[in-house]
Amino acid sequence: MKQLLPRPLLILFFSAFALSSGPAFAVTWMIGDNDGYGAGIPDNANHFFDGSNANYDGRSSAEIAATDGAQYTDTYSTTHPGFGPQPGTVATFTFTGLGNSWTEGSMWFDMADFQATTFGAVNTTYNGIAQNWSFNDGFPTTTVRFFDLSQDVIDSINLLGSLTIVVDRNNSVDFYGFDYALLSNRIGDETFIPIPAATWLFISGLLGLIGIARRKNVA
Ligand SMILES: [Ca+2]
Ligand SMILES: [Ca+2]
Ligand SMILES: [Ca+2]
Repeated sequence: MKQLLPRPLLILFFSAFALSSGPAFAVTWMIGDNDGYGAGIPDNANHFFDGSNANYDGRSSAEIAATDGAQYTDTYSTTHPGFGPQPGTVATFTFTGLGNSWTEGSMWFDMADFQATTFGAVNTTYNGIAQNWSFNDGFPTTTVRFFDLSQDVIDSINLLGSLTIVVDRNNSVDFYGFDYALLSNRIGDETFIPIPAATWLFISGLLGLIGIARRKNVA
């Protein structure tokens, strides 16, 4: 018997359902992209750019556009004016359109080069709630760091419908950078990174194209 829909279309429909339907499925929001700080630097590895000399802006035009030019992924050092495109000593990352029915949440920041003990810690808040960001990953290490969002942060998301992360340099002389930030309305773990919606759409589109190519071959 002939299938009603080709398999790739079925997968596409399932993906769309998974993205749009209720609380059983994780939804993710992403600021920036995982392109290795615009320089192809692997996750959880060593970077090769020279932070002391580079006036570092590794953003592609697409990444600048996608982050409104003001959420400074792929810059180094992110809160040191004169060493990148950002004007001030505070970096702000804002996730919007989050709704108000959160019960849990996770966040990942792909970060480079934090050395809090050596150079001073930054002051970081999530929706104004203080967080401990005294990281000592060391130079020149990149780390994809997992955050299980606390209940007060979840409550603030439900109140505001958004999550704003403020990283204030706080007189720290540490140089650091961010590749991307990823938020999920579900709890993951440090080894699991959810596939962003854009990647799902890409995979679905690719499967669709394969399906079209196959149908042409048999025609
Ligand atoms: Ca990365
Ligand atoms: Ca550093
Ligand atoms: Ca990036």
